[in-house]
Amino acid sequence: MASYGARSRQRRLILPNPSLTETIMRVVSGIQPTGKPHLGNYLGAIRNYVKLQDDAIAAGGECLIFIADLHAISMPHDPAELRSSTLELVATLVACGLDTNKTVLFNQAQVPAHAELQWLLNGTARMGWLNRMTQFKDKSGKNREGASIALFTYPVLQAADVLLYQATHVPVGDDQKQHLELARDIAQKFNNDFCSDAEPVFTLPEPYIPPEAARIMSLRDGLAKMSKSDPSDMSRINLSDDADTIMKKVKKAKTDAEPLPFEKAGLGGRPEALNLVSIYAAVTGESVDAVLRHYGGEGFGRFKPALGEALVEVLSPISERFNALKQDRESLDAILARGAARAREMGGGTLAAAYNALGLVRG
Ligand code: AQP
Repeated sequence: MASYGARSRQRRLILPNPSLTETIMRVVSGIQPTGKPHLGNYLGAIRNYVKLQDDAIAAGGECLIFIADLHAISMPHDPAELRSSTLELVATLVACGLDTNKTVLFNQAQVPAHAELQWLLNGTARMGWLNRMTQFKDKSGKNREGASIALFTYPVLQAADVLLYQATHVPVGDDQKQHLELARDIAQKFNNDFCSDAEPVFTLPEPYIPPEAARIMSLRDGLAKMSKSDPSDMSRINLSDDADTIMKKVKKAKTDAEPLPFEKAGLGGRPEALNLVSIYAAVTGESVDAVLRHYGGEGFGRFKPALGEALVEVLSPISERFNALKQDRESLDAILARGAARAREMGGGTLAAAYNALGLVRG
């Protein structure tokens, strides 16, 4: 896992686009508009976008966050829902604290360079590499033959998403670590095969995986990731849930019959208990051991209401802001249009350099 130190890791990049040569820290990440964003997305990713947008600016760099709508078509989807989920996700990200004066916020579909670069990278990515991706195995399940090609090549698009902008830091949850490693492999091979040592086309991106809450689990199954596509709404806390719903979901969360232990080691073999304590720790900023010092020996009858209240305290302001923002579709459209125009500008140099390195004549 990559450690993170914005200032210690500052470096001057040699970039193919001369207008980018001053960039020293570039944060890039995306999130799919595939359903309601949830607590896992918030703790594993969105909260870090908000933190990193300030770090990037302080380091003289930039932050780009995109709605991964091109990724969303890798699974069966309803076009009307995709359209409205895209705008709702913009509202959610802004409600969580993304500031469009600091962050370039856009959707992939308005920046064709993502799809173009993916095609160029398809020549470099290897079938064997993609065959090892666990997300494809999880999402295709027993129906591999019926899965879309887009689901299989999803990690190549993801590589294009970050390589296009010379990303240095990519904030993601733990589930995306393998895809980031693949992006690095693709960049490395492309640079080796088609570029001189002095002029690599791509920067190797570093994942930024939060030290805590990197993988929030389902409230119904401590071994399954909390996910937008889980058919049970009770499995996750949505960022749009109101206080009553949050309290109800926490009360109904699956647990075991034992009281909480006094130390983290005592949570071994108790995935649901570990998940709830980890969530409490993540939202309050305490360590798991500190939480257990307080609640060790207590049953869930006492712990769950405390967890519910801690969640409501953090999530209520977000859902209030979201409900106000989501009505204003014109402003949400305008945010995406402005962000996409900037992203098109920022990715242009790298895309041109990739075409050129491959010997493709563009006229
Ligand atoms: N349970 C999780 N815990 C921590 N981080 C998580 N992320 C997702 N689930 C968890 C992180 O959220 C970011 C955006 O994820 P995504 O929407 O692009 O896709 P995903 O990882 O596939 O998320 P979901 O909720 O599971 O969506 P569906 O069900 O549509 O596949 C990523 O950085 C991810 O790591």
